[in-house]
Amino acid sequence: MGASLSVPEPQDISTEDRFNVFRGLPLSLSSLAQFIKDGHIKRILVAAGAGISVAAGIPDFRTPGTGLYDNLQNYDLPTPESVFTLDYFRDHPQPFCTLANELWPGGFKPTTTHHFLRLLELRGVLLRVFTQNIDGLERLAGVSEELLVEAHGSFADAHCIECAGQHCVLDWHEQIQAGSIPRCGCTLVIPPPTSPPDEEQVKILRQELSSIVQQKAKAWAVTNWQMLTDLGMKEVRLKEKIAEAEQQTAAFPALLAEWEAGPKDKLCDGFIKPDIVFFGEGLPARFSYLAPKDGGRADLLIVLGTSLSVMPFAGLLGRVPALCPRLLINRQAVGLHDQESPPMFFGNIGLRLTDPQNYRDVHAAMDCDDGVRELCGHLGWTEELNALERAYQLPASGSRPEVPHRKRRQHKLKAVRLRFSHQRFTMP
Ligand code: CNA
Repeated sequence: MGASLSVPEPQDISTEDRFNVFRGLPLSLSSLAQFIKDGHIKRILVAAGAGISVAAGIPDFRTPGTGLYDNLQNYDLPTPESVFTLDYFRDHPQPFCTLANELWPGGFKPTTTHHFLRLLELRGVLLRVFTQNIDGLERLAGVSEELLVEAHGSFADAHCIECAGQHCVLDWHEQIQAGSIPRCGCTLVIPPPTSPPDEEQVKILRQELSSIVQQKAKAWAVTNWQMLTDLGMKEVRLKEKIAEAEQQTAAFPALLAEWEAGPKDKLCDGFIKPDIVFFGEGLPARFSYLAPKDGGRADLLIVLGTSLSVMPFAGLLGRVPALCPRLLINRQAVGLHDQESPPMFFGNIGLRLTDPQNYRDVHAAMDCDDGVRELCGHLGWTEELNALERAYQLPASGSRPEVPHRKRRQHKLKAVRLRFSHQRFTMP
């Protein structure tokens, strides 16, 4: 039940089980704090979004007026999402590079909420932080790497969008700052064209085709329509295969000659981007692996500063067991079970904040920092939270805090083998 993206409706859960989630206490921050204090809640799963970094000075996406989407006019984008879209980036890399430079980690301090995440870890109750943010502030606040899932990627590494060659993200940043758009210097091996099927293979295909003609004659004789249909389809496929083989055989000598006369490798020259997940790209394997695993073990889900409008991240709501309480600390109510799309329809995994049948969901409709402060107040952790905040200081001006990244190293021109394709290797 816990790892499922479908949870039972409240009426399908016994009254006693539902009652036991809050043990008759009000659905509130103070009750949740009580359960953490008495050890009833030991494993807290956090799902965080851009709202937790707003107090650090990093705008979120969707807050009207201040969100990045409302402030992207300078880039003249067809849609705000285009800036994080691979096809658009391929033709217009500048908007993303400018934005990435603005969001580059190190220029911002973690917020109270980031320190709270670290405090959960220090208190031994943090199961995992799943964050959509790319600002690296969870790491800077000291949340251990193994307790962190950067679901939408990070600036820790960079790759070419064409050949997937790895590049030093610090070099990428330096070039962006110098006003150029970094391109991939990998050398791609151009393999010879694939040999066409040999004569023996084509002969076998032709024999199969002529045997079909005979089988069809027999099927006609007994008017077996099913057999005639099947044979007809097989005949079409075989004819196509033979035609393709003949075409490949005819074209091969010219292709081979062209390859022999031409260069055997080429500069990739694709654009490089930090490992920020774009729309349409898969999330890191760590997310897919840990979301169901952690979801099934969580005693409490805390959702912080997110509009829950990006899937599959928003699906974390449905990863925790049906009897696991869920706390949303966000300015607005989001992820509701009865909300109409857009942005999406949550159905039975959605939060039931206004549903009279709600037995487990709590909304602290406030800023994240205020919400976590209030929770810490109930927990008696205020002093520890303050101490973490005090202890965090930006280094003296001129140097920024170290952001974890893959070590800068000599990136040799790497030969990458690609499948031969004329279109792909046509130089622009
Ligand atoms: P979003 O869609 O902009 O939603 C943010 C939510 O947080 C909204 O519901 C706001 O009302 C709410 N909010 C804003 N400020 C606060 C605050 N101080 N306290 C409480 N709630 C607040 O952003 P999502 O994270 O939901 O969208 C996912 C995108 C945003 C991911 O792909 C991120 O990569 C991307 N993003 C990341 C950053 C960052 O790394 N800091 C910044 C902007 C966008």
